[in-house]
Amino acid sequence: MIDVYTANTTNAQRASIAMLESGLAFTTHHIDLYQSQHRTPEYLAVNPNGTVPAMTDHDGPGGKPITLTQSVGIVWYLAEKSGCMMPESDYERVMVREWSLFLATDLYPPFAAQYYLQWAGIDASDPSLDVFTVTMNARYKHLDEQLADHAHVAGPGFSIADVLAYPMSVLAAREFPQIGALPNLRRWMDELCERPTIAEAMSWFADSGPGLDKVPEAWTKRLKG
Ligand SMILES: N[C@@H](CCC(=O)N[C@@H](CS)C(=O)NCC(=O)O)C(=O)O
Repeated sequence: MIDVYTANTTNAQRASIAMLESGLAFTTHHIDLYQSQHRTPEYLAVNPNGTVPAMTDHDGPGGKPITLTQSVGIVWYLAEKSGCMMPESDYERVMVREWSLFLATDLYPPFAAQYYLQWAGIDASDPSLDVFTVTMNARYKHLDEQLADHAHVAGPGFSIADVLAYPMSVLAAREFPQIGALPNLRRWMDELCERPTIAEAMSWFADSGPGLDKVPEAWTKRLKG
């Protein structure tokens, strides 16, 4: 049995989708960030870093329990354990790793930085935002070009890379019109939103955040220091 600790945030949604894709048995625990449930002693005992997602597999490697707290690590672990979300050919598997790293290290940081700065109440005209906007736009353009030639992020088939890219792209397209207007990204999102695992995972806790208009003041104060 696997315990997955998740929420309605992009990193947590990666784990939710992968959990459903894996077909493995699991129990869901909603960690409501807006109620500070990620700061309770019970949750910090699971993930001392105080972030979502987290996952405990009580039948991990060697039959021992294992807890993971990185969305990319969780998705990758569930793929390896279940044999899902991973193409069969060696070439395509290498490309899945390549694009997963692009998403984790090239695309996510400028997206997250810009998003967090807006949460912190930094004025959109502040030049400090430009560096993140320009970088995020360039990275998304690169992803859009990849999707012009490929049905999915890492190649012809659905994979880990799609799971990692989808939730943040939905949010980016919603918050940033220039991202929402990218035609190939839009085509790929329109197709994936019909996938049953994705539709279900994205609906979990849909009545809780995030949203620029719903961020608690305590968070924006913390982000401002
Ligand atoms: N690198 C981590 C990041 C996890 C993360 O920052 N999660 C956010 C929600 S998307 C969170 O829990 N934030 C609460 C906080 O930092 O207090 C991952 O990929 O899972």
